[in-house]
Amino acid sequence: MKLTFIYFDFPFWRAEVGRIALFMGGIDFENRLVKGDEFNRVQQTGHLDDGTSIPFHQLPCLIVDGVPIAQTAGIARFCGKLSGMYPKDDDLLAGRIDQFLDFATDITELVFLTGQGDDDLIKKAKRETLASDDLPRKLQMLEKCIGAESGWVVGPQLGLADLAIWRMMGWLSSGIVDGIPATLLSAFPKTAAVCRAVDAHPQIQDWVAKTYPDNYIRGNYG
Ligand SMILES: N[C@@H](CCC(=O)N[C@@H](CS)C(=O)NCC(=O)O)C(=O)O
Repeated sequence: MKLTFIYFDFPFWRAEVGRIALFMGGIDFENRLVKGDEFNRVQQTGHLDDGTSIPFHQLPCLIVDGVPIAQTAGIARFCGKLSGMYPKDDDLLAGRIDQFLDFATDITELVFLTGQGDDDLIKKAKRETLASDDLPRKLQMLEKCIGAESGWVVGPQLGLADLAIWRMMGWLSSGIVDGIPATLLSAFPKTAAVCRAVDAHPQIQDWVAKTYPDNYIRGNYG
């Protein structure tokens, strides 16, 4: 099976959850990195410059033997099944993992849509309000879900949900998101502990050393 993973040259969770699942499973894939000008054309035409079709004009996209698959969570499930990190015959476990992938999408959209289209000052003010009400309210719900069986989000070992939460929080607690403080995770010790545990995992350290720039945007996990 020939796999080409298409995303930008930065480790945002939408791509990392699928890319790292493939890496951890020892599955070969081409890591195709798209730059801003080519992405502008993708948004307009739905194709990469080499003609590869991108169904919803968005990234990430995974090409499987020439067939494109879009949407972060669908791609993550596909990669997770190949790597053994997502069940093929356990619907309950699958559902428990899915809820966190979709939660990460909800939080990402909540942040991106807050202040979208506003000028910078208004956007920052709206994000600050978000960071003091809706965002912590949602993150408290996540916090309550973690650690019932182990320190991981779902099940006894690092899985897709941990990867999604780790890189999403890496972004949100990095201090680069306007209006969202780098102290965000200080109120959520179990979530911060998941992020530290993912960071410390040997295969993650290997992946980070191989693919992330030295100055990549790391979160503040304590
Ligand atoms: N629902 C999609 C959203 C993907 C998405 O918004 N990707 C961003 C890049 S991180 C993008 O392509 N934005 C441009 C656009 O939506 O036109 C998913 O879950 O993958």
